[in-house]
Amino acid sequence: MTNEKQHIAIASDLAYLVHAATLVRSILEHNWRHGLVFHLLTMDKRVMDDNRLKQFIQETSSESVCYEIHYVDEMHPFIQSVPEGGTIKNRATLLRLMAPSLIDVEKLLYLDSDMIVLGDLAPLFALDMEGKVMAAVSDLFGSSHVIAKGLGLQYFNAGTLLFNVPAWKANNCLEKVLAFTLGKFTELFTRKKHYGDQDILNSVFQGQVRYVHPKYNAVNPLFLRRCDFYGKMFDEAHDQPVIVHFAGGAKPWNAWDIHPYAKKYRYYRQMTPWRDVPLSKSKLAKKIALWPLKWFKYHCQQVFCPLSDLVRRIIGYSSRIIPESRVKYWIEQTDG
Ligand SMILES: [Mn+2]
Repeated sequence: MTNEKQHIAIASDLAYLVHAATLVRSILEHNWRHGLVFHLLTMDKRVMDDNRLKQFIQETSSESVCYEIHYVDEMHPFIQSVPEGGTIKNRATLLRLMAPSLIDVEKLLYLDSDMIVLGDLAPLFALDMEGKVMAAVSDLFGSSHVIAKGLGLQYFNAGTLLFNVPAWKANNCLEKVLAFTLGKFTELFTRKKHYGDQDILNSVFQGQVRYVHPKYNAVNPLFLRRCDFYGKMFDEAHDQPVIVHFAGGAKPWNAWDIHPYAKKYRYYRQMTPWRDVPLSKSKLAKKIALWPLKWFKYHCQQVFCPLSDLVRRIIGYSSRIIPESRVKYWIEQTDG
């Protein structure tokens, strides 16, 4: 066991506790050798009285694993500073911006609750922050990089954020975020197809982010649109992801979801007091999953991608589907 404790922050309301607990279960499975402190951030008072959560904490606490619940009132000046509605559908996501101000440690790893961890987090915690305020994974997938272009940003996904807490404080980062939400953000906020607080982070912290390997935030397109990504780093993130992020509409708690790691999610969910809660079979879930089509597409890709890779190699075709200019930010890696 390492001496240094690993501090992990997860934000959740009552409805998302099942996913947060599933995530914690998956972390414990692969990181039990380390001392772990889970910080549960919430604006939902019901979380603190939830019996399942109490049971979960009791079952999983030990000499090396402990929990702290941080309740943030809706009336907090920062929460109040962000306009209601619009691209921020769930205001609990704002808690990630507050985490490094609430939790006084050296390094704090914030994780979205729609994730599972399948490997050792120690190399990520051991990362040299090089004075940067946070570490994150570049988001080059789907529409977000197009949005980023419009903003002139090197966009990152805010699902995995390793905060350098002393640097965060020294640079008055929460104040900077607050100044932004009270000013320029309103204009940004009203545009379509923006990602709420992720846009805040991207706008305020450009140049202060250390980019890390995509295996630490392996998002849905890596698995469901396999052929769009070509290259060693994408292969590594696809074959051995450390943090799987079910980002986007397809979620593993929808009964019809065909994400290759949906089974893993369900496996860890079975290890929580929420095991009796059935998976979602709502019409919406079905619509989002569109499973026959996606299943077919997914399995076609499994055959087609290695084939197209092979053809590329044979004919010496080296241009990548994602242009080199966008790939360069992936080059910085955490552990070789
Ligand atoms: Mn997410």
